[in-house]
Amino acid sequence: MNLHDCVFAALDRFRMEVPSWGFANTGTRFGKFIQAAAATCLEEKFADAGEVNRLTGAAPTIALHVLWDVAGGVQDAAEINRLEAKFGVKTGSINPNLFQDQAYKFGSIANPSAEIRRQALEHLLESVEIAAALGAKDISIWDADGSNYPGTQSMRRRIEWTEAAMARVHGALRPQQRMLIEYKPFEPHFYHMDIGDWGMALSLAYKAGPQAKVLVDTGHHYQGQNIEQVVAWLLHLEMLGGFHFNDRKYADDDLTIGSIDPYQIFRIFHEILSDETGAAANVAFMIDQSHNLKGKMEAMVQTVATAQEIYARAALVDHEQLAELQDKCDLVNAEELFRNCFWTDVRPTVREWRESKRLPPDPLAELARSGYVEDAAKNRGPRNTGLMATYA
Ligand code: RM4
Ligand code: MN
Ligand code: MN
Repeated sequence: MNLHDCVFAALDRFRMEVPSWGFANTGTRFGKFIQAAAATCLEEKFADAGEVNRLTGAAPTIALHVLWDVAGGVQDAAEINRLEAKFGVKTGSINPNLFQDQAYKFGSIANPSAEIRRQALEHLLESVEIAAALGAKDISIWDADGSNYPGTQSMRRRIEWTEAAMARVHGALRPQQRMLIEYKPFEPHFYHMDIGDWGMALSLAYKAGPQAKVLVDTGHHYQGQNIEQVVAWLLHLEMLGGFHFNDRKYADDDLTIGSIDPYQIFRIFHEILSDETGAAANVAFMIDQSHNLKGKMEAMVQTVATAQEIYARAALVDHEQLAELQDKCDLVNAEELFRNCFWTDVRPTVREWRESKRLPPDPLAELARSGYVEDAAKNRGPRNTGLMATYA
């Protein structure tokens, strides 16, 4: 296939889910820099997601966080359906919250207190019901449990408690639903996290049942870890369920995709595009970024556009030719083939693709031209200024 056809075919199928929390005034542990245009309620988050989709044509779903977006539970479904119809975006993954309740100081599903474990499990089961009511396929579980001081918790008992909770959630899934298990080696706990890496998530998923898969978040690895190899393994095992894209320099910074290391995202997309099992078709691409410095809308549009460009570049790799060079151990030519795709500027072709779909050729410029952010700042500003910005 020539470059034009490769890029067009790649962009035709590329879709990325935006996170509701990326449109609200979120910050860092040290405080928030309040943005007047940030979304202050679910309707505004849907409006923002609808605008990102209008500009890019590639973001038709929005991930919801149960505690922040669906506080009323299943009965909120009708209102969410109204927002979906109004703004032309569907609910994507449902994200339970196992970290914000005061009860979770020493854990949620692996808290030594049976009462607190039950509370956490009920929240997870309610999240499955919410997903079912909304027709959402994925429940993405990020378990923030762990401990901070050696000897203060039994890691082994916590494994059993975590397994038990996952099995119960799996038992409540509808046939079309999946549970995606996310892992992270640090934060909020720094000695041990109950689901600290992909091996733990994988084992939990296997034990829970066939509808459980692993969720990889770029920011949830130690420095220098070969994330594309994790992706290759999970695809090989048909256990990669979804991806939370972002970039990072040190920890879970949630920087814009490809801003620090675009080559890493290229390598990850390459693994996904190299999959021959068919499992890659079921990998949900999601963004997990909360921007504290960049404008929320600008950053989200920039993210989707950047992801499209890097995905299109990864789609240029000729797998047959690469395999031949790999078999011959022709290192330099194999690497050059790979790198040439990475260095190819696909932006003019991406622009053509947008024009062919009657989308704005330059989504960021169109966002600026439309005045959307200024209008949002005017309308939402008063509600945002009252927000707490301090750390303590
Ligand atoms: C966590 C994790 C989860 C996200 C929360 C807000 O670090 O990445 O996926 O839902 O942050
Ligand atoms: Mn995440
Ligand atoms: Mn994270």
